[in-house]
Amino acid sequence: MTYMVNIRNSNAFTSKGILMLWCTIFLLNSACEEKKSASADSITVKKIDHVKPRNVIFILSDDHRHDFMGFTGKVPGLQTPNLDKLAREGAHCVNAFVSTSLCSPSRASILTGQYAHTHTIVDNQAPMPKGLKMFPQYLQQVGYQTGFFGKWHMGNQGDEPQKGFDHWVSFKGQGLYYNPVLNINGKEVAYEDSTYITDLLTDHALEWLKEREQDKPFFLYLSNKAVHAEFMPAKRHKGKYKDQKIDYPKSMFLTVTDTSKSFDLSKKQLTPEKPIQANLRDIPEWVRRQRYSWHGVDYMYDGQITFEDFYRQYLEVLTGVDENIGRLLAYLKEAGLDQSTLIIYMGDNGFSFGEHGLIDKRHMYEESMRVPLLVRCPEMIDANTKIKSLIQNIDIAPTILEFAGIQKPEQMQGMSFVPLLQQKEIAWRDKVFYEYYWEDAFPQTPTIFGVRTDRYKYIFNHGVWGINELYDLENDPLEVNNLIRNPEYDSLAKNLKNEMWTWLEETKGEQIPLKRIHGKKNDHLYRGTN
Ligand SMILES: [Ca+2]
Repeated sequence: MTYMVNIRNSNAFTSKGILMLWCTIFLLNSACEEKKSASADSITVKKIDHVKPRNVIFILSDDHRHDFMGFTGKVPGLQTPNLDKLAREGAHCVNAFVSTSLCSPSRASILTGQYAHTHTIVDNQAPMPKGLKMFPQYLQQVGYQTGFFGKWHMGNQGDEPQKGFDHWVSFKGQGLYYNPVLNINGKEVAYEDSTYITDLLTDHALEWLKEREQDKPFFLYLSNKAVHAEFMPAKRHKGKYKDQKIDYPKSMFLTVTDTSKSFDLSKKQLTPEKPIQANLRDIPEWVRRQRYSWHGVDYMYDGQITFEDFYRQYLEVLTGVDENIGRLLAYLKEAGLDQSTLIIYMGDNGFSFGEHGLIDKRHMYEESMRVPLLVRCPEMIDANTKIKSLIQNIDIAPTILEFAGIQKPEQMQGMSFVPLLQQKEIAWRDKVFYEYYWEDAFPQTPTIFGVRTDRYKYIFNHGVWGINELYDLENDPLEVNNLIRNPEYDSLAKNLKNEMWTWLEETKGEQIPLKRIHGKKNDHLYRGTN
C-alpha cells in the first residue's frame, strides 16, 4: 500500500517509467509472498542481549527410567561411567518428568515446548499438524547448523527429513537394533554385517561434528533407539548382566491372583524383612487387570519373555548408550569443546520394571513419569549440582533456546531452567501436570490426567469405572497407600482435582483429539474383533 500511495502522488515518472516500476513492485511483492509461504510457520526470533550462541548436544534415550544409572545405586553393579560423569561434572535434575509418558507425544513436547493436547500429537499414530513450531527452527534462524540423528517416530511412521534440521539421519518408526536402513538426507542406505544402531547413530553424529563449518555454532540432536523394547544389546554386551541379581519391587506382589504363576506370594518375596503396608482395597481395577496383559508381569509381551531376561537385556542395551556417550565426550575433549559445549541427556519417558505389577510406561506412577535429566556445561554449570525443582519435557525447548541467546517464543508452555542450572533463586512452578490418552493398541491403560506437587500426587483415571488416586510421596514413595477415601485428605484431593481441571481448561485441553482407529483389536483378550 505504501508503494502505491507514493507512486500515485508522484508526477516525476513517465508512463513507461511507471509501468517499469509497477513491474518491479509486482516482482518484489511476489518474492515477499514466496518468502512468506516458504516460512509458513512464521518463526519470529527475539534475541537475548549479550548471549553468545553456545554449541549444544541433546541426547535422548528411549524409555530410559530415571534411576537406572550407576551413580544412583538403584541397580547394584550397573555400570554407566559416562552418565555418571555427566552427573558428577554437571547438574542432575532429580525431579524431571514428562507431561505424557509415551514416545511420540513426549518427543513432540520436547521439540515444541507444548503439552500433548496443545500440539495434538496425543499418541504414537497421531499425524503431525501443519505449522507446529519446533525449537531447532529457531536455532537455524540465528545461524546454527543443526543435525538430527536417530528415532523421530513422531506424527507419522516415516523417515523423511523434517523441518529444523540441515542434516538428517533417521529411520522408519521404531527402527531396528541390527542392520538398519537409514534415511540420510532423503536417501535410503541399508546397513549389513550386524551394524548396531546405537554405534551407527553415534558414528554419523561424530562424522557430522568433524565435518561441520567451524565458524558456526552447532546443535546436535542424538535420538537413540535404545533402550526401547524389544531389547537387543550390542554383541559385545550380550550376557554382560546375565548374573545380575534382581531386587523385585515390593509393589509387584500386591495384586497377585491365582494366575500369578511367576510372582505369587508363595515365592516369599514379601518376607518379614521386607514388610509393606498397603491399601489393597483401593488399587484401581485397571491396575489389577493390567497385571495379566502385554504390559503386566504375569503375561508380559503375551508370555514371550521372562521378567528376568527382560530386565537384564535392558541393562545391556543401556550399556551401548553409555559407551557411545563416552565417544562423544572424548571427541569434545579432543576438539577443545569440552568446557563450552552444553550437553543435555534425557529419557523420553520412564519405564516400570514390575512396580504395581506393571511393565512399560503410559501410567502416572513415578517409574513412568520420571526421567533421567543430566546437564553438563563446565563453563556455566558447577560440578555436582543437584536440582530438586520440578522440571518437565516442555522446558527443554525454552532452555536450549536461552543457551542459544533466543527468548522463549510465546506459544511455548514450558520454562527455561537455565537459572536453576546456575543455582539462582527464581520463581518456579510448584506442580507438574500429566496427561495420557488411551490407545486401542494397548487398551489396558486408560486415559489418565493428573497433577504432582513436590509431595502429593493426584491421579484421575478417566473413562473407566474405577477409583482415582492420591499419594503422599514423602511417606509413601512406593505409591501403595491410596488416600483418596481418607477424610483427612478430602480437601487436598479436591484442591488438586480442581487445579488439574483448571489446567486443562486454561490450556484448551478439554477436547481430546480423537483419531480414527484402523484394523482389528490385537490384545490377547479380544484379538481379531472389530
Ligand atoms: Ca519412549
